[in-house]
Amino acid sequence: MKKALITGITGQDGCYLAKLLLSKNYKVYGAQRRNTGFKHWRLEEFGIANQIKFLDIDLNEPYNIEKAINNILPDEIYNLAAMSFVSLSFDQPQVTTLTNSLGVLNILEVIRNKYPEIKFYQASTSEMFGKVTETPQNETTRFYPRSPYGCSKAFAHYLTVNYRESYNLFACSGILFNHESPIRGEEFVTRKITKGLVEWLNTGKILELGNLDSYRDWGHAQDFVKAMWLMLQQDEADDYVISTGTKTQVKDFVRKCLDELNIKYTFEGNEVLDDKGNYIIKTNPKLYRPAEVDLLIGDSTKAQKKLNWQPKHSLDSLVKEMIKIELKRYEKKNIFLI
Ligand code: NAP
Ligand code: F7E
Repeated sequence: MKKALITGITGQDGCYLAKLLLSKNYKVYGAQRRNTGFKHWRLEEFGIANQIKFLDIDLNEPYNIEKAINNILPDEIYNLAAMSFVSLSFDQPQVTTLTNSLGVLNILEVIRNKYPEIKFYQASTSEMFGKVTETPQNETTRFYPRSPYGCSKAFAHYLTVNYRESYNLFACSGILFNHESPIRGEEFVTRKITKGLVEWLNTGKILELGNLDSYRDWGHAQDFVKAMWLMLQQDEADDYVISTGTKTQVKDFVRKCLDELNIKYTFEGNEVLDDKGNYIIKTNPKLYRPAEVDLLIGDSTKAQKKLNWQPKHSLDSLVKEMIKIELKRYEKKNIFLI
């Protein structure tokens, strides 16, 4: 039985990855910052919380990382823990950098010094491309991050590559484009929109959003965690872009959700009204970022060829799934996600 340590087990990807690894008969160890049971809601919705062995690990504490690795001796480590909210990284650049950059160093140092046979996955991001220098973006596209988050992840990406090349570690960097799901954090725009529109439908509460003009390449988290696992099953470690290759404007994501909910609407600029002239969505300028990433669209040809990876979900099926679950959540019905 293989053993995997997943940092960020309480987040969206941690949950989908744990589910995948359990289905492959792994013993799954989940690193959480602190044992607050309420953070297990995703794992509980998936019905897998009781199959995971939890450990308290903060990435900013090198000693507790080392102690955990000593005890578990995992075959694979998936480092998904991060301060992952781009917007907040402008207000908390130091915490972002400590966790997302030095936290990765803390893990890599334990692997290099004590357990060089452990395979390591680093959760890198399309935010490193930022103000893109070519379209679509692939593994050789220059980085031009536009936020402390993007900068912190670029450091961690280069560190992962450097430790692989310097110490011959099996360390992979997955450059993942945006991926969503019904268990996406509520602060991210897709979940904020699906949840907010269902709330508007039931209460009339106006949804406030920021810049709807940017484009993202949105995939489904379930497809994307499969790529993480595949990277660590190869003969050689490498870096891969994981994306769907389709770009959608935030405004069009809003339209898809409104249509799915059968709401009649008109846009006035970036604001949305119903057929009686009531606001559904208003713009809040405070939600604009100091610097924006206007356009992301990934070219995952390398992953398709070398990992035999393909996304299975479409954006339309993702929207349908997110809305369906949001409606069930609102009605407090039982949710069977999987
Ligand atoms: P998420 O839902 O925000 O989860 C982040 C996880 O990191 C949470 O479990 C959080 O724990 C944990 N964490 C934060 N700071 C920590 C610290 N100092 N020590 C230990 N754990 C800490 O993120 P996600 O969407 O699952 O993404 C997973 C990873 O992929 C992240 O590294 C993210 O940056 C990266 N990524 C995500 C996307 C995407 O579109 N989802 C795309 C590219 C890359 P708490 O529950 O305690 O907060
Ligand atoms: O924003 C715009 C916002 O916060 C998407 C993280 O998982 O993916 C994610 O980062 C777009 C941006 O995701 C609101 O300005 C408008 O243009 O959902 P988001 P993100 O910033 O792309 C990457 C790949 C990661 O690695 C990150 O960890 O939507 N937007 N109005 C808004 N965004 C938010 N959050 N809230 C709004 O009200």
